[in-house]
Amino acid sequence: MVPHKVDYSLYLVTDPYLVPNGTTLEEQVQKAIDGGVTLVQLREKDAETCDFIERAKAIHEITKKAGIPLLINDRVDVALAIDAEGIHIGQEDIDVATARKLLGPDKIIGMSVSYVSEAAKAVEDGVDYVGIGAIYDTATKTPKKLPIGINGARKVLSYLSSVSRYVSTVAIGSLNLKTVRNVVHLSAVPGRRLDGIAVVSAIIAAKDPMAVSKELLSLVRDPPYWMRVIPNRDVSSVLAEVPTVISRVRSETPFVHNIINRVATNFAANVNLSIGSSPAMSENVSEFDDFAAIPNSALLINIGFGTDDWVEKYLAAAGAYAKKLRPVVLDPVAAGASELRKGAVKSMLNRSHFDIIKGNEGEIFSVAGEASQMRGVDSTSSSQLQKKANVVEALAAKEKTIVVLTGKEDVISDGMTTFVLRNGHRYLADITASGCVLGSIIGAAVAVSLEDRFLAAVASVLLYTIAAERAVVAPGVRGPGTFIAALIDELYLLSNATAHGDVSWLEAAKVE
Ligand code: 3NM
Ligand code: MG
Repeated sequence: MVPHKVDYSLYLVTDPYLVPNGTTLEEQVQKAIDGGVTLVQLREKDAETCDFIERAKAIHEITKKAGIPLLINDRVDVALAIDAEGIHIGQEDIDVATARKLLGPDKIIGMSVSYVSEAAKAVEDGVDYVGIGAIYDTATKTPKKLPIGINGARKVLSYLSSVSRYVSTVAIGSLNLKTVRNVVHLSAVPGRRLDGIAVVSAIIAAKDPMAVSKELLSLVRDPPYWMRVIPNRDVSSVLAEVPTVISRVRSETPFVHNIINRVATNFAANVNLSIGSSPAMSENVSEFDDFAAIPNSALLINIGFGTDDWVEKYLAAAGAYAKKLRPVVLDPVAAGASELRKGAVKSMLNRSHFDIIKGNEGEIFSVAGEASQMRGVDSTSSSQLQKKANVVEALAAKEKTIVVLTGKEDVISDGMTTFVLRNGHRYLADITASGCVLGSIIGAAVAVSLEDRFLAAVASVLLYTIAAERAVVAPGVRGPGTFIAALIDELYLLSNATAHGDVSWLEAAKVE
């Protein structure tokens, strides 16, 4: 078979019913191509054969002039009639071998798949590309299967990276200006990413298909900041930058929007203030966009208190910040403790990106899909350090995030570099919400250090755990209660000292 040089980056699939009043499908397709669409599929589920062919001829004139391929949905006869560049078939349509026999070796054949098993069959049958979906629920087509999410796309990509023949991939199903960036870049596995996205309504129903196409194409092609991982990091060079982050929190007063449980609210707000950041505690969806638009903003989502609509609320908040390219920290409190929480976190990771994920061993293991000893919200430390480091590093690489696992030893990874930090004190496990408020500190730090989120995480954990060590021996501290007050004092004192150039406290850092 002759390999096709096809650009799958932005694949427009048509639907005659979604064209806005006052325009035509042909006009919409032309404008979409002007905006950068690289491939078109004509999809006419109800047209009479003669009308389908007429329309196919008209669209083919447009695509030929633009020098891009036109594929026909389902109908080999229509493709043959107009000499289209190929076809797209579903699982219930004509089989690939018959289609290939009719179309010949040079035509493009694509197939819809949802699972690895279907992808394996399609590869074996000799398709040129697979359309992976539906990623999310879509109003454009009645779904026969459950949406597969980002993780479903990732599974198919992982499989395809292991087979020798190259088969191109696009994702489909509610891909639009909000969803594309996460789907394309989060689904990437080592050595393999989606070649593009297939879009129906976001373009065909658009008032300005050219502008939308242009924006979609850049979302597919330009990796977001969170895809960049800094290579070859060593402890001393990261430690050297820690004071800069802490000073910048003081000088820039980042805005930290805490969506946090009631137990932690007051403590978190005080901790944010103690280090120079400006906290807000809001769960009102109608103000998320305004907050996300504040310069130096960051969002902390702490799932500690579930309500009925929590996942949708968290995703709305994460989406508002992502749109402004502002960071989102996830604290998956007690993630493994109930099916409800497990499902919530899974759904969030399937639909959104988080810049930093922070949790204790049980929480992080649960998020990573690893068995752990987690019960309730208490920290436990039963696994070997190496196992923890492996889980943290793999999760960070998979989710394109920074993972912070707290405990007696704190483990931090960006998927490439992994540090173990050994500061802190047992009292941190004896008070409530000590983990939650670390999330608020991380929010402040990452707000001023978006270009280096790993450094923000290391700086936060060191500031917090060294403050805890100092609080334990501060005058008047007799137990956990007085410790809380002293901890806030020490955060305040260390942050101020750092801003004034005194970084001697960092000599206590135990990092490897
Ligand atoms: N095929 P929109 S989902 C045509 O899962 C089609 O194979 C799907 O439309 C599949 O971009 C779908 O408007 C519709 O969500 C996608
Ligand atoms: Mg079909």
